[in-house]
Amino acid sequence: MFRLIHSADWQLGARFAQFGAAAPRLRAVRLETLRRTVELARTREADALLIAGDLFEDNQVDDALVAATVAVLAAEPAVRVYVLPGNHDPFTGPDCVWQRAAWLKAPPHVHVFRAAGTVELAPGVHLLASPLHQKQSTTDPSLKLAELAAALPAGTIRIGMTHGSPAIEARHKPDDFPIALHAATRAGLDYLALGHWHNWLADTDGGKMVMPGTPEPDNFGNDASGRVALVEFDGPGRPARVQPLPVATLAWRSFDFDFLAADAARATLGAALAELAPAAARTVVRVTLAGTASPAAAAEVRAWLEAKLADFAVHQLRDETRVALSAVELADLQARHPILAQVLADVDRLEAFANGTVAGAAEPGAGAAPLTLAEAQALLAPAKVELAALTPPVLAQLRRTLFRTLQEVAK
Ligand SMILES: [Mn+2]
Repeated sequence: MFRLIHSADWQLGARFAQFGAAAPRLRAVRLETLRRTVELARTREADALLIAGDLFEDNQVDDALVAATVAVLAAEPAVRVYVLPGNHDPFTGPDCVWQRAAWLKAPPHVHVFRAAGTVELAPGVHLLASPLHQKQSTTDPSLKLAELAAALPAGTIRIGMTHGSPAIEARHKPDDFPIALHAATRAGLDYLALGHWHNWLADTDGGKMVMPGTPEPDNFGNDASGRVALVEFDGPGRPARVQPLPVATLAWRSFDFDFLAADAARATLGAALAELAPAAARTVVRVTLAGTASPAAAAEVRAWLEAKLADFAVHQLRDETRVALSAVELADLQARHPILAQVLADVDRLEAFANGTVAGAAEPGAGAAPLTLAEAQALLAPAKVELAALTPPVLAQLRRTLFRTLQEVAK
């Protein structure tokens, strides 16, 4: 029996800039997970570890990360490692990441496919690889595998490796390395190790084409990521046994808090966060505040959440609430900042017009009369804004910007 571990899309060096001070932790975790996966390959007695593209986020990652990565991959001499350049880290020649000193000095058990080629992994077991040389292409990179397979003797196990998009209707772009849905069968392969998409996908071409997804989640909602594939081969033409192995260090969870039903949201979210608390140190959590809230109500919920989220490995609080002023606040605003109050009232009326609702209906005292089409156009014409451009997100952003200005003015 021949056994391997198939992984892809490590994206080492991904910046996670939107996480600010937590970004270095998210970057470091990916290398930790790679280190544990190399160990796992040894303890599971895998004969090889495949990395089917996008080991790196791009060809510009720094030398220290490259050196650390090569050291991690080389750490277990019994685990042979086969690395394929993907679309994030294509082999483009002398300036690409694969020509850095650390790679040129890598030990022989860590192999990079700088060109398409075949390696005999064991007697009668061949690995055929088709690396990428550019960031985009409409050519199916698995076509090279069919060429390579044609040169092999019959009766051997053939394992292909490449990187691109299974050509599933409406799920891929034509210039994103489309791979035929029968690519493994077409090339006479027993198994086709793919990389590119970040969720597990193992039902293509009768289960012969497998996309393991990113081993360390890198976004919210990628619920089928965090795995590598353990693959066992009994002989040529016999179906490989494929098993997902969870390896992720961190889980990513996303929640909403809607002020439309604030009490229910507080109860539901409080319970969900309490349930996650034992795993907080291994969880990235995001909460999005939505709906309409007064600045005071939004601030109170933010404070409540900040306390609950403090123990999580990484947490992110997104405030997408739109501001609602109480009648008292509005009266105060009108008295002290009549121009801003007028602008805010105009935004209310425009929004109501765009939504087909009546401005101020829920707010006694807000008092803005519904706009007519002529009034809406009169408001927008001097700014050369089309009514159709006033989508809800644009209006929400406008209100937030206005309100921040107002808070500055009020200080
Ligand atoms: Mn990719």
